[in-house]
Amino acid sequence: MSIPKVLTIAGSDSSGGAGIQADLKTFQERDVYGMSALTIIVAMDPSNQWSHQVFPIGLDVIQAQINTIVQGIGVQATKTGMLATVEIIELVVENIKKYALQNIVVDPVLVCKGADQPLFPEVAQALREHLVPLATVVTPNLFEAAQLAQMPPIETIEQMEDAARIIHASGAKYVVVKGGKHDLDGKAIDVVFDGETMTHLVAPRAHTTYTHGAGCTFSAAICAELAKGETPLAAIHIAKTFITAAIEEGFALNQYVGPTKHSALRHKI
Ligand code: PXL
Repeated sequence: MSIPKVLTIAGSDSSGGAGIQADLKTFQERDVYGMSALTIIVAMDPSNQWSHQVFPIGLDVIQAQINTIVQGIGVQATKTGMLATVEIIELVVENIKKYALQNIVVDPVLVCKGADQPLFPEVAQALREHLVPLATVVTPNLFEAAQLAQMPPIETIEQMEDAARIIHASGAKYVVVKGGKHDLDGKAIDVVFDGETMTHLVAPRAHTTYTHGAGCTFSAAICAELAKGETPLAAIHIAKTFITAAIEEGFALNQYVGPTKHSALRHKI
C-alpha cells in the first residue's frame, strides 16, 4: 500500500519545537508522508526575553499551497494548528468544504507558550463558530477549552467534562480536553468525549518544563493515525502514548525553550 499522506495547515516555529516543524517531525516518526501549508511565521527575540513576533502569510499564498497539496496530490487526513487571523480561519474552512476533506484534526491554538495574550480575541470566536464544528477530533488545552465552551477558567475534571460536552454539541465528533499541564492528583488526565462516552486518558505527570510543542505534536500524531485508518479513539490513545514519551524526554534548547523529543519512541510502538 502506498504511504498515507497528510497535510498540516499551521505556523512555522523558527525554534523547531512546535508548529509545522513539530508536525512534520511527528508525521515522519509515525510513518506518514507529511506536507504543509504555512499560515504564519513565528520568530523569537533573543535580546528581549524570547518574546514572540508573528508574521502572517498572505491568503493567496496559503491558497496556492493548499491547491498544490490537495488538488495536486491528495491527502487522507489534515490537521490545523496556528491560524492566527479570522481571514485565515475562514479560508481554511472554505477549503475543507470545497475539497470535502476528511479526518480533520483541529488544534485550536490561541496563544503560544511565551506569549501571554491570545493572538487575537476574535480568533476564538471564529474557531468556535466555523472550524471546530468541522473537526473529526479537536484538541483544546484547558485555556482553549474554556474559550471554546465560553466557560470560566477550568480547574476540575468535572469542568473539563462540561467543556467537552459543550464543544461536542457544536459539531466536533471527538473532543479531547487536555489537562496535562495541570496537576490533577499528580496525573496528566485528558478527557475524551464522543457524544456518548466520556473516556479519561491517564498518564503519570512528567515533572518537566520542556513541553514546548506538546500540543502540536499530540494533534499531529492523531492526524497521522487517522490517515492510516485507525479509529479516532485508537488514534487518540496512540497519540497519548507518543506525546507522553516525547514529554518525558523533553530537553532544553536554550534558557527559554525546551521542546519535546519527537523521536522518543522511535522503533518502540
Ligand atoms: O505551541 C503553540 C504553537 C503553535 N504553532 C506555532 C508556534 C507555537 C508556539 O510557539 O510557534 C507556529
